[in-house]
Amino acid sequence: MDLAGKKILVVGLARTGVALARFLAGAGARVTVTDLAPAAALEEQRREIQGLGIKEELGMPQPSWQGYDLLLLSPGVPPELPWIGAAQEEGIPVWGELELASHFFTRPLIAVSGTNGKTTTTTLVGELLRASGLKPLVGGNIGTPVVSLLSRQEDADFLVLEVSSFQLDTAPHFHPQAAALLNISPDHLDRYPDFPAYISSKAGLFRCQNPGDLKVLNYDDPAVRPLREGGRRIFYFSSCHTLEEGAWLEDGALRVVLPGKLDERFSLQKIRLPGRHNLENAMAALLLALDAGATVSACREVLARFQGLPHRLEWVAKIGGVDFYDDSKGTNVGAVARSLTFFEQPVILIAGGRDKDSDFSLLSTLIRERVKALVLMGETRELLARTWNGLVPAYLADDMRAAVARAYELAAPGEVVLLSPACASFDMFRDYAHRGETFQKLVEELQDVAKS
Ligand code: UMA
Repeated sequence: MDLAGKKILVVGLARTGVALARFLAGAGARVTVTDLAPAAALEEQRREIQGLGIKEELGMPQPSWQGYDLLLLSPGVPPELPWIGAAQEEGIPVWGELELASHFFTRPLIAVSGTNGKTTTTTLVGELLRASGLKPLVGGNIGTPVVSLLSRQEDADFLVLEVSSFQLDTAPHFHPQAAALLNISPDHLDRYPDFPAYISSKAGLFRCQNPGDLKVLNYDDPAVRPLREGGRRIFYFSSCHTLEEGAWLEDGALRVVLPGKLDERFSLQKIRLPGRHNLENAMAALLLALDAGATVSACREVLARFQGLPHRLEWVAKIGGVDFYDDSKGTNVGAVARSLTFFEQPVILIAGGRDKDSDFSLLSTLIRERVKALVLMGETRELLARTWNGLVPAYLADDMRAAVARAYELAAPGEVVLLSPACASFDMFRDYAHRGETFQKLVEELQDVAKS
Protein backbone atom coordinates (compact mmCIF):
# COMPACT_ATOMS: atom_id res chain seq x y z
CA MET A 1 0.00 0.00 0.00
CA ASP A 2 1.45 3.35 -1.04
CA LEU A 3 0.75 6.16 1.39
CA ALA A 4 3.01 8.73 -0.30
CA GLY A 5 1.15 11.97 -1.01
CA LYS A 6 -2.11 10.70 0.58
CA LYS A 7 -3.97 13.29 2.64
CA ILE A 8 -4.77 11.62 5.95
CA LEU A 9 -6.55 12.85 9.07
CA VAL A 10 -5.49 11.15 12.31
CA VAL A 11 -8.20 11.46 14.94
CA GLY A 12 -7.05 11.41 18.57
CA LEU A 13 -3.54 12.40 19.59
CA ALA A 14 -2.64 10.05 22.41
CA ARG A 15 -0.51 6.89 22.08
CA THR A 16 -2.16 5.65 18.89
CA GLY A 17 -2.36 9.07 17.25
CA VAL A 18 1.32 9.81 17.85
CA ALA A 19 2.39 6.40 16.51
CA LEU A 20 0.13 6.79 13.46
CA ALA A 21 1.33 10.29 12.71
CA ARG A 22 4.97 9.22 12.88
CA PHE A 23 4.38 6.14 10.75
CA LEU A 24 2.41 8.04 8.11
CA ALA A 25 4.86 10.93 7.94
CA GLY A 26 7.65 8.38 7.47
CA ALA A 27 5.71 6.89 4.56
CA GLY A 28 5.40 10.28 2.85
CA ALA A 29 1.72 10.95 3.61
CA ARG A 30 0.36 14.46 4.16
CA VAL A 31 -0.80 14.19 7.75
CA THR A 32 -3.10 16.28 9.91
CA VAL A 33 -3.78 15.32 13.52
CA THR A 34 -6.91 16.37 15.34
CA ASP A 35 -8.04 16.02 18.93
CA LEU A 36 -10.86 17.22 21.12
CA ALA A 37 -8.31 18.35 23.66
CA PRO A 38 -6.63 21.75 23.29
CA ALA A 39 -2.97 22.11 22.31
CA ALA A 40 -2.00 23.00 25.87
CA ALA A 41 -3.18 19.59 27.09
CA LEU A 42 -1.22 17.73 24.43
CA GLU A 43 2.24 19.22 24.79
CA GLU A 44 4.03 15.93 25.29
CA GLN A 45 2.37 14.32 22.27
CA ARG A 46 3.03 17.39 20.12
CA ARG A 47 6.73 17.23 20.99
CA GLU A 48 6.83 13.64 19.70
CA ILE A 49 5.60 14.66 16.27
CA GLN A 50 7.49 17.94 16.03
CA GLY A 51 9.55 18.59 12.90
CA LEU A 52 7.75 15.96 10.82
CA GLY A 53 5.64 18.42 8.82
CA ILE A 54 2.42 17.32 10.54
CA LYS A 55 -0.48 19.77 10.68
CA GLU A 56 -2.50 20.12 13.88
CA GLU A 57 -6.17 20.90 14.41
CA LEU A 58 -6.50 20.69 18.16
CA GLY A 59 -9.29 21.55 20.57
CA MET A 60 -11.79 20.56 17.86
CA PRO A 61 -14.80 18.41 18.68
CA GLN A 62 -15.72 18.53 14.99
CA PRO A 63 -12.73 19.04 12.73
CA SER A 64 -13.13 19.79 9.05
CA TRP A 65 -12.88 16.40 7.39
CA GLN A 66 -13.51 17.40 3.77
CA GLY A 67 -10.86 16.65 1.19
CA TYR A 68 -9.07 13.80 2.99
CA ASP A 69 -8.23 10.47 1.36
CA LEU A 70 -8.48 8.59 4.65
CA LEU A 71 -9.54 9.07 8.28
CA LEU A 72 -7.67 7.05 10.89
CA LEU A 73 -9.35 6.78 14.28
CA SER A 74 -7.75 6.08 17.66
CA PRO A 75 -9.56 3.28 19.52
CA GLY A 76 -11.01 5.73 22.05
CA VAL A 77 -12.81 7.69 19.31
CA PRO A 78 -16.30 6.29 18.67
CA PRO A 79 -16.81 5.70 14.92
CA GLU A 80 -20.50 6.58 15.41
CA LEU A 81 -19.77 10.30 15.88
CA PRO A 82 -21.97 12.24 13.43
CA TRP A 83 -19.09 14.03 11.68
CA ILE A 84 -17.32 10.72 11.10
CA GLY A 85 -20.54 9.29 9.64
CA ALA A 86 -20.79 12.32 7.36
CA ALA A 87 -17.24 11.76 6.10
CA GLN A 88 -18.04 8.11 5.41
CA GLU A 89 -21.15 9.08 3.48
CA GLU A 90 -18.97 11.25 1.30
CA GLY A 91 -16.95 8.14 0.47
CA ILE A 92 -13.93 8.80 2.71
CA PRO A 93 -12.69 5.51 4.19
CA VAL A 94 -12.61 5.43 7.98
CA TRP A 95 -10.13 2.95 9.44
CA GLY A 96 -8.56 2.16 12.75
CA GLU A 97 -4.87 1.71 13.34
CA LEU A 98 -5.17 -2.09 13.17
CA GLU A 99 -6.75 -1.88 9.72
CA LEU A 100 -3.90 0.28 8.44
CA ALA A 101 -1.36 -2.12 9.96
CA SER A 102 -3.16 -5.05 8.32
CA HIS A 103 -1.93 -3.76 4.96
CA PHE A 104 1.69 -3.97 6.15
CA PHE A 105 2.01 -7.15 8.22
CA THR A 106 4.63 -9.54 6.91
CA ARG A 107 4.79 -11.93 9.87
CA PRO A 108 2.26 -14.42 11.26
CA LEU A 109 -0.09 -12.84 13.76
CA ILE A 110 -1.14 -14.31 17.09
CA ALA A 111 -4.01 -12.31 18.57
CA VAL A 112 -5.67 -12.33 21.97
CA SER A 113 -8.97 -10.72 22.86
CA GLY A 114 -11.58 -11.03 25.59
CA THR A 115 -13.17 -8.82 28.19
CA ASN A 116 -10.68 -9.77 30.87
CA GLY A 117 -7.25 -11.35 30.97
CA LYS A 118 -6.05 -10.28 27.56
CA THR A 119 -2.98 -8.35 28.69
CA THR A 120 -1.86 -11.17 30.98
CA THR A 121 -2.39 -13.78 28.27
CA THR A 122 -0.72 -11.73 25.55
CA THR A 123 2.28 -11.09 27.79
CA LEU A 124 2.46 -14.76 28.71
CA VAL A 125 2.36 -15.89 25.05
CA GLY A 126 5.28 -13.55 24.37
CA GLU A 127 7.21 -14.95 27.36
CA LEU A 128 6.55 -18.58 26.38
CA LEU A 129 7.75 -18.00 22.81
CA ARG A 130 10.78 -15.98 23.90
CA ALA A 131 11.84 -18.60 26.45
CA SER A 132 11.61 -21.17 23.65
CA GLY A 133 14.20 -19.28 21.60
CA LEU A 134 11.65 -17.74 19.24
CA LYS A 135 11.35 -14.03 18.52
CA PRO A 136 7.92 -12.55 19.23
CA LEU A 137 7.05 -8.85 18.99
CA VAL A 138 4.36 -8.03 21.53
CA GLY A 139 1.99 -5.05 21.32
CA GLY A 140 -1.48 -3.70 20.63
CA ASN A 141 -4.06 -2.75 23.27
CA ILE A 142 -1.45 -3.73 25.85
CA GLY A 143 -0.11 -0.19 25.32
CA THR A 144 2.20 -0.34 22.29
CA PRO A 145 0.38 0.76 19.14
CA VAL A 146 0.60 -1.87 16.43
CA VAL A 147 1.98 0.49 13.77
CA SER A 148 4.98 1.17 15.98
CA LEU A 149 5.90 -2.54 15.70
CA LEU A 150 5.92 -2.60 11.92
CA SER A 151 9.45 -1.25 11.45
CA ARG A 152 10.79 -4.08 13.64
CA GLN A 153 8.77 -6.98 12.28
CA GLU A 154 11.46 -8.25 9.90
CA ASP A 155 13.51 -9.42 12.90
CA ALA A 156 10.55 -11.18 14.51
CA ASP A 157 9.04 -14.65 14.07
CA PHE A 158 5.54 -13.59 15.18
CA LEU A 159 3.59 -10.51 16.13
CA VAL A 160 1.65 -11.21 19.32
CA LEU A 161 -1.16 -8.68 19.59
CA GLU A 162 -3.65 -7.84 22.28
CA VAL A 163 -6.71 -6.55 20.47
CA SER A 164 -9.71 -4.76 21.93
CA SER A 165 -13.24 -4.65 20.58
CA PHE A 166 -12.69 -0.99 19.69
CA GLN A 167 -9.74 -1.97 17.51
CA LEU A 168 -11.66 -4.83 15.89
CA ASP A 169 -14.59 -2.55 15.03
CA THR A 170 -12.46 -0.48 12.69
CA ALA A 171 -10.29 -3.27 11.26
CA PRO A 172 -12.40 -5.35 8.85
CA HIS A 173 -9.31 -6.94 7.24
CA PHE A 174 -7.43 -7.91 10.38
CA HIS A 175 -6.42 -11.54 9.89
CA PRO A 176 -4.64 -13.34 12.71
CA GLN A 177 -3.37 -16.81 11.85
CA ALA A 178 -4.01 -17.82 15.47
CA ALA A 179 -6.43 -16.09 17.78
CA ALA A 180 -7.79 -16.67 21.28
CA LEU A 181 -11.01 -15.28 22.68
CA LEU A 182 -10.77 -15.62 26.43
CA ASN A 183 -14.22 -14.59 27.68
CA ILE A 184 -16.97 -12.05 27.05
CA SER A 185 -18.88 -10.35 29.84
CA PRO A 186 -20.70 -7.02 29.77
CA ASP A 187 -18.33 -4.06 29.37
CA HIS A 188 -18.13 -0.82 27.39
CA LEU A 189 -21.92 -0.61 27.20
CA ASP A 190 -21.48 3.14 26.85
CA ARG A 191 -20.01 2.40 23.37
CA TYR A 192 -22.27 -0.48 22.28
CA PRO A 193 -26.07 -0.42 22.09
CA ASP A 194 -26.35 -3.72 23.99
CA PHE A 195 -24.46 -6.84 25.08
CA PRO A 196 -25.13 -8.79 21.83
CA ALA A 197 -23.55 -5.91 19.89
CA TYR A 198 -20.45 -6.16 22.10
CA ILE A 199 -20.33 -9.94 21.56
CA SER A 200 -20.47 -9.55 17.79
CA SER A 201 -17.71 -6.95 17.97
CA LYS A 202 -15.50 -9.46 19.81
CA ALA A 203 -16.42 -12.20 17.32
CA GLY A 204 -14.86 -9.93 14.69
CA LEU A 205 -11.53 -11.38 15.87
CA PHE A 206 -12.18 -14.42 13.67
CA ARG A 207 -13.89 -12.64 10.76
CA CYS A 208 -11.00 -13.00 8.27
CA GLN A 209 -9.65 -16.35 9.42
CA ASN A 210 -9.38 -19.22 6.96
CA PRO A 211 -10.57 -22.68 8.01
CA GLY A 212 -6.93 -23.70 8.57
CA ASP A 213 -6.19 -20.87 11.01
CA LEU A 214 -6.27 -21.57 14.73
CA LYS A 215 -9.11 -20.53 17.04
CA VAL A 216 -8.67 -20.88 20.79
CA LEU A 217 -12.00 -20.61 22.58
CA ASN A 218 -13.28 -20.70 26.15
CA TYR A 219 -15.51 -23.79 26.41
CA ASP A 220 -17.08 -22.55 29.65
CA ASP A 221 -18.22 -19.17 28.33
CA PRO A 222 -21.65 -19.33 26.67
CA ALA A 223 -20.88 -16.28 24.52
CA VAL A 224 -17.55 -17.70 23.29
CA ARG A 225 -18.19 -21.44 22.95
CA PRO A 226 -20.46 -21.16 19.85
CA LEU A 227 -17.91 -19.14 17.88
CA ARG A 228 -16.36 -22.25 16.33
CA GLU A 229 -18.23 -21.94 13.02
CA GLY A 230 -16.13 -21.82 9.92
CA GLY A 231 -13.04 -23.18 11.66
CA ARG A 232 -11.26 -26.50 11.30
CA ARG A 233 -8.48 -25.96 13.82
CA ILE A 234 -10.23 -25.23 17.10
CA PHE A 235 -8.87 -25.73 20.58
CA TYR A 236 -11.12 -25.21 23.52
CA PHE A 237 -9.90 -24.62 27.05
CA SER A 238 -11.98 -25.27 30.14
CA SER A 239 -11.61 -24.87 33.88
CA CYS A 240 -14.72 -26.95 34.64
CA HIS A 241 -15.02 -29.67 32.00
CA THR A 242 -12.84 -32.52 30.85
CA LEU A 243 -12.15 -32.25 27.13
CA GLU A 244 -10.61 -34.60 24.60
CA GLU A 245 -8.19 -32.10 23.18
CA GLY A 246 -7.19 -28.53 23.91
CA ALA A 247 -6.58 -27.68 27.58
CA TRP A 248 -8.39 -28.39 30.83
CA LEU A 249 -7.88 -28.95 34.56
CA GLU A 250 -7.27 -32.55 35.60
CA ASP A 251 -5.92 -34.01 38.86
CA GLY A 252 -4.11 -30.91 40.06
CA ALA A 253 -2.64 -30.09 36.68
CA LEU A 254 -3.33 -28.27 33.45
CA ARG A 255 -3.54 -30.92 30.79
CA VAL A 256 -2.76 -29.81 27.27
CA VAL A 257 -3.43 -32.08 24.31
CA LEU A 258 -2.54 -31.02 20.79
CA PRO A 259 -3.56 -34.10 18.80
CA GLY A 260 -0.66 -35.81 17.07
CA LYS A 261 1.75 -33.33 18.65
CA LEU A 262 1.74 -33.48 22.44
CA ASP A 263 -0.06 -34.56 25.59
CA GLU A 264 1.40 -32.81 28.66
CA ARG A 265 0.49 -32.01 32.26
CA PHE A 266 1.57 -28.76 33.94
CA SER A 267 1.29 -29.14 37.71
CA LEU A 268 -0.80 -26.41 39.35
CA GLN A 269 1.68 -26.36 42.22
CA LYS A 270 4.27 -25.02 39.82
CA ILE A 271 2.11 -22.24 38.41
CA ARG A 272 2.51 -18.89 40.17
CA LEU A 273 -0.36 -16.92 38.62
CA PRO A 274 -3.10 -16.40 41.23
CA GLY A 275 -6.73 -17.45 40.73
CA ARG A 276 -8.78 -19.75 38.56
CA HIS A 277 -9.28 -17.08 35.91
CA ASN A 278 -5.51 -16.96 35.50
CA LEU A 279 -5.44 -20.71 34.92
CA GLU A 280 -7.78 -20.03 32.01
CA ASN A 281 -5.41 -17.35 30.75
CA ALA A 282 -2.51 -19.79 31.13
CA MET A 283 -4.35 -22.51 29.18
CA ALA A 284 -5.11 -20.13 26.31
CA ALA A 285 -1.51 -18.91 26.27
CA LEU A 286 -0.13 -22.47 26.31
CA LEU A 287 -2.36 -23.51 23.41
CA LEU A 288 -1.30 -20.54 21.31
CA ALA A 289 2.38 -20.78 22.17
CA LEU A 290 2.75 -24.57 21.92
CA ASP A 291 0.94 -24.57 18.59
CA ALA A 292 3.35 -21.86 17.39
CA GLY A 293 6.39 -23.94 18.36
CA ALA A 294 7.12 -23.15 22.01
CA THR A 295 8.84 -25.96 23.88
CA VAL A 296 7.28 -27.76 26.84
CA SER A 297 10.37 -27.21 28.99
CA ALA A 298 10.34 -23.45 28.32
CA CYS A 299 6.62 -23.36 29.16
CA ARG A 300 7.26 -25.09 32.50
CA GLU A 301 10.05 -22.68 33.32
CA VAL A 302 7.94 -19.58 32.49
CA LEU A 303 4.88 -20.79 34.40
CA ALA A 304 7.05 -21.37 37.45
CA ARG A 305 8.18 -17.73 37.49
CA PHE A 306 5.45 -15.63 35.83
CA GLN A 307 3.42 -14.01 38.61
CA GLY A 308 1.12 -11.84 36.53
CA LEU A 309 1.02 -8.14 35.86
CA PRO A 310 0.69 -5.12 38.13
CA HIS A 311 -2.77 -3.95 39.26
CA ARG A 312 -4.39 -7.34 38.63
CA LEU A 313 -5.03 -9.02 41.96
CA GLU A 314 -1.60 -7.80 42.98
CA TRP A 315 -0.76 -8.37 46.63
CA VAL A 316 0.56 -5.12 48.08
CA ALA A 317 1.14 -5.57 51.82
CA LYS A 318 0.03 -7.15 55.07
CA ILE A 319 -0.65 -4.59 57.79
CA GLY A 320 -1.89 -5.65 61.20
CA GLY A 321 -2.90 -9.02 59.74
CA VAL A 322 -4.91 -7.43 56.90
CA ASP A 323 -3.90 -8.22 53.32
CA PHE A 324 -4.17 -5.39 50.79
CA TYR A 325 -4.69 -6.26 47.11
CA ASP A 326 -4.55 -3.89 44.15
CA ASP A 327 -6.96 -4.96 41.41
CA SER A 328 -7.29 -1.52 39.80
CA LYS A 329 -7.56 -3.25 36.40
CA GLY A 330 -10.90 -4.64 37.61
CA THR A 331 -12.71 -2.05 35.49
CA ASN A 332 -15.85 -4.06 34.77
CA VAL A 333 -18.33 -6.23 36.62
CA GLY A 334 -16.94 -9.52 35.26
CA ALA A 335 -13.42 -8.73 36.43
CA VAL A 336 -14.59 -7.88 39.95
CA ALA A 337 -16.63 -11.08 40.11
CA ARG A 338 -13.52 -13.12 39.28
CA SER A 339 -11.46 -11.30 41.86
CA LEU A 340 -14.02 -11.66 44.64
CA THR A 341 -14.26 -15.39 43.94
CA PHE A 342 -10.53 -15.68 44.53
CA PHE A 343 -10.76 -14.90 48.26
CA GLU A 344 -11.97 -17.24 50.98
CA GLN A 345 -11.60 -14.54 53.66
CA PRO A 346 -14.08 -11.66 54.17
CA VAL A 347 -13.31 -8.76 51.83
CA ILE A 348 -13.57 -5.03 52.35
CA LEU A 349 -14.17 -3.91 48.78
CA ILE A 350 -13.15 -0.47 47.52
CA ALA A 351 -15.14 0.20 44.35
CA GLY A 352 -16.39 3.04 42.16
CA GLY A 353 -15.17 5.34 39.43
CA ARG A 354 -16.55 6.29 36.02
CA ASP A 355 -19.53 4.29 34.79
CA LYS A 356 -19.59 2.53 31.43
CA ASP A 357 -23.36 1.88 31.62
CA SER A 358 -22.69 -1.28 33.59
CA ASP A 359 -25.27 -3.39 35.37
CA PHE A 360 -23.73 -3.41 38.84
CA SER A 361 -26.60 -5.51 40.25
CA LEU A 362 -24.88 -8.52 38.63
CA LEU A 363 -22.45 -8.41 41.57
CA SER A 364 -25.12 -8.39 44.31
CA THR A 365 -25.02 -12.11 45.12
CA LEU A 366 -21.24 -12.22 45.33
CA ILE A 367 -21.19 -9.10 47.50
CA ARG A 368 -23.67 -10.64 49.91
CA GLU A 369 -21.61 -13.86 50.05
CA ARG A 370 -18.05 -12.55 50.13
CA VAL A 371 -17.94 -8.90 51.10
CA LYS A 372 -17.94 -7.68 54.70
CA ALA A 373 -18.21 -3.96 53.87
CA LEU A 374 -18.09 -1.64 50.87
CA VAL A 375 -16.12 1.58 50.57
CA LEU A 376 -17.42 3.50 47.56
CA MET A 377 -15.80 6.40 45.77
CA GLY A 378 -15.78 8.30 42.48
CA GLU A 379 -18.61 9.32 40.19
CA THR A 380 -20.55 6.10 40.69
CA ARG A 381 -20.41 5.98 44.47
CA GLU A 382 -24.05 7.00 45.00
CA LEU A 383 -25.28 4.75 42.21
CA LEU A 384 -23.36 1.81 43.69
CA ALA A 385 -24.68 2.56 47.17
CA ARG A 386 -28.24 2.50 45.80
CA THR A 387 -27.70 -0.65 43.72
CA TRP A 388 -26.11 -2.60 46.56
CA ASN A 389 -28.27 -1.05 49.28
CA GLY A 390 -28.89 -3.32 52.26
CA LEU A 391 -26.53 -6.12 51.18
CA VAL A 392 -23.64 -5.20 53.50
CA PRO A 393 -22.60 -1.99 55.28
CA ALA A 394 -21.48 0.65 52.78
CA TYR A 395 -19.44 3.83 53.32
CA LEU A 396 -18.76 6.70 50.94
CA ALA A 397 -15.22 8.08 50.58
CA ASP A 398 -14.21 11.37 48.97
CA ASP A 399 -10.90 10.16 47.62
CA MET A 400 -8.54 7.19 47.61
CA ARG A 401 -6.83 8.30 50.82
CA ALA A 402 -10.13 8.33 52.69
CA ALA A 403 -11.12 5.02 51.07
CA VAL A 404 -7.93 3.24 52.15
CA ALA A 405 -8.15 4.63 55.69
CA ARG A 406 -11.81 3.63 56.06
CA ALA A 407 -11.23 0.15 54.61
CA TYR A 408 -8.38 -0.48 57.05
CA GLU A 409 -10.56 0.66 59.95
CA LEU A 410 -13.23 -1.84 58.92
CA ALA A 411 -10.91 -4.82 58.41
CA ALA A 412 -10.06 -7.33 61.12
CA PRO A 413 -6.87 -9.42 61.12
CA GLY A 414 -7.14 -12.25 58.57
CA GLU A 415 -9.36 -10.21 56.26
CA VAL A 416 -8.67 -8.58 52.91
CA VAL A 417 -8.87 -5.02 51.60
CA LEU A 418 -9.41 -5.21 47.86
CA LEU A 419 -9.38 -2.31 45.41
CA SER A 420 -11.43 -3.64 42.48
CA PRO A 421 -13.49 -0.71 41.24
CA ALA A 422 -15.82 -2.23 38.56
CA CYS A 423 -15.49 1.13 36.80
CA ALA A 424 -13.11 3.12 34.64
CA SER A 425 -10.64 5.37 36.41
CA PHE A 426 -10.85 8.55 34.35
CA ASP A 427 -13.06 10.45 36.83
CA MET A 428 -10.21 10.72 39.33
CA PHE A 429 -7.05 9.31 37.72
CA ARG A 430 -5.08 9.33 34.46
CA ASP A 431 -5.74 5.62 33.96
CA TYR A 432 -6.10 2.38 35.91
CA ALA A 433 -2.34 2.21 36.50
CA HIS A 434 -2.32 5.66 38.09
CA ARG A 435 -5.27 4.59 40.30
CA GLY A 436 -3.44 1.42 41.34
CA GLU A 437 -0.19 3.26 42.03
CA THR A 438 -2.05 5.80 44.17
CA PHE A 439 -3.64 2.97 46.16
CA GLN A 440 -0.30 1.22 46.64
CA LYS A 441 1.40 4.41 47.78
CA LEU A 442 -1.29 5.03 50.36
CA VAL A 443 -1.07 1.45 51.60
CA GLU A 444 2.69 1.88 51.97
CA GLU A 445 2.12 5.06 53.99
CA LEU A 446 -0.26 3.14 56.21
CA GLN A 447 2.39 0.49 56.67
CA ASP A 448 4.96 3.11 57.70
CA VAL A 449 2.55 4.53 60.26
CA ALA A 450 1.76 1.04 61.56
CA LYS A 451 5.49 0.29 61.97
CA SER A 452 6.31 3.53 63.79
N1 UMA B 1 -10.42 11.88 21.47
C1 UMA B 1 -10.88 12.68 20.46
N2 UMA B 1 -12.19 12.56 20.09
C2 UMA B 1 -13.05 11.70 20.70
C3 UMA B 1 -12.55 10.85 21.72
C4 UMA B 1 -11.22 10.98 22.09
O1 UMA B 1 -10.15 13.49 19.90
O2 UMA B 1 -14.19 11.62 20.33
C5 UMA B 1 -9.02 12.01 21.87
C6 UMA B 1 -8.79 12.25 23.36
O3 UMA B 1 -8.87 13.62 23.67
C7 UMA B 1 -7.38 11.70 23.56
C8 UMA B 1 -7.28 10.62 22.49
O4 UMA B 1 -8.38 10.76 21.61
O5 UMA B 1 -6.37 12.65 23.37
C9 UMA B 1 -7.36 9.28 23.19
O6 UMA B 1 -7.34 8.21 22.31
P1 UMA B 1 -7.38 6.73 22.88
O7 UMA B 1 -8.36 6.67 24.00
O8 UMA B 1 -7.58 5.81 21.74
O9 UMA B 1 -5.95 6.62 23.59
P2 UMA B 1 -4.59 5.85 23.19
O10 UMA B 1 -3.56 6.34 24.14
O11 UMA B 1 -4.30 5.94 21.77
O12 UMA B 1 -4.93 4.38 23.68
C10 UMA B 1 -5.47 3.40 22.80
C11 UMA B 1 -6.29 2.43 23.66
N3 UMA B 1 -7.35 3.16 24.34
C12 UMA B 1 -8.64 2.78 24.27
O13 UMA B 1 -9.00 1.81 23.65
C13 UMA B 1 -9.65 3.62 25.00
C14 UMA B 1 -5.37 1.78 24.68
O14 UMA B 1 -6.11 0.78 25.38
C15 UMA B 1 -4.21 1.09 23.96
O15 UMA B 1 -3.29 0.60 24.92
C16 UMA B 1 -3.50 2.08 23.05
O16 UMA B 1 -4.44 2.68 22.15
C17 UMA B 1 -2.45 1.36 22.18
O17 UMA B 1 -3.04 0.41 21.36
C18 UMA B 1 -6.44 1.10 26.75
C19 UMA B 1 -7.87 0.70 27.03
O18 UMA B 1 -8.45 1.20 27.98
C20 UMA B 1 -5.54 0.29 27.69
N4 UMA B 1 -8.44 -0.21 26.25
C21 UMA B 1 -9.79 -0.69 26.48
C22 UMA B 1 -9.75 -1.93 27.37
O19 UMA B 1 -8.69 -2.57 27.47
O20 UMA B 1 -10.81 -2.28 27.92
C23 UMA B 1 -10.42 -1.08 25.15
